[in-house]
Amino acid sequence: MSASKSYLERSKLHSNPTAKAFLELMERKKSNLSVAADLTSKHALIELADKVGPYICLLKTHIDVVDDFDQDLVDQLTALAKKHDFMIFEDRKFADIGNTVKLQYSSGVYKIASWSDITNAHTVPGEGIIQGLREVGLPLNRCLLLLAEMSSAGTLAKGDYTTTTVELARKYKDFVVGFIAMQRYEDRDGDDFIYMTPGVGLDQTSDGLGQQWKHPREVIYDRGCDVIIVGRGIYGNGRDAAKEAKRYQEAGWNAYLERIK
Ligand code: BMP
Repeated sequence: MSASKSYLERSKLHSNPTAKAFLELMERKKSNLSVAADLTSKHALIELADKVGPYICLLKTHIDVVDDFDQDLVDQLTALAKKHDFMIFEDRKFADIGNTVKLQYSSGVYKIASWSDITNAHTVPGEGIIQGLREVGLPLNRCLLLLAEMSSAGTLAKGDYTTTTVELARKYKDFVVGFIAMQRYEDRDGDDFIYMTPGVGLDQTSDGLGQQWKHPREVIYDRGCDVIIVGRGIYGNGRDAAKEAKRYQEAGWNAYLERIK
């Protein structure tokens, strides 16, 4: 069962170089924390990335909410990723046919494939979305997560939809390395997927807009997921982001140590 193995042991099971490097990074940095940096100014985003950088394994962006996006933002974020040793995950949630997502991933204003180590996609369009993204991403050593479930109340991503999504991931294991999910699924034939879970908070349980926050221990220990994704719990309400990131890093890591014990 992959949940009881260390991130380092599991890194050896991955053929995708980014997934391998990511699991090694988590172990080296003792962090399974991803910060969801949903900020609308370039300055604020860079400032947050620099503050939380020492505590995270992954910076999750929504690059299209940044009012003053430019190439310099990308250059600065990639420099911070090097400085603090984290990876970047553009939470693009692609959802179109293969040919369109190829263009959206490689081109346009954001050129996501050129800088984002990891991105993600819905499986609503069917298999072609993975094939399209894979054509662009694989030659650049990028990798993909599929949204198998969501954290929001009333999500339609459940049951057969989730099961079929896992089947699709198994078919493209060289590029699809994990899921956005609320729990770990049963391994089959030596599967090792990376499970990333948003909707995590230590102090609040909902935001009044459908978001549902769970405790890091519930996510990592009880539900067997690998990465906690935390946004407003770290930077919201004037919080001291570095202090909160340290707190979440410790909560996530302790739950992981308890799980693999
Ligand atoms: P917060 O911790 O502030 O609620 O932020 C959660 C982040 O995770 C947001 O960036 C959101 O887009 C993302 N997310 C989510 O909340 N639920 C999902 O099911 C999938 C997501 O990507």
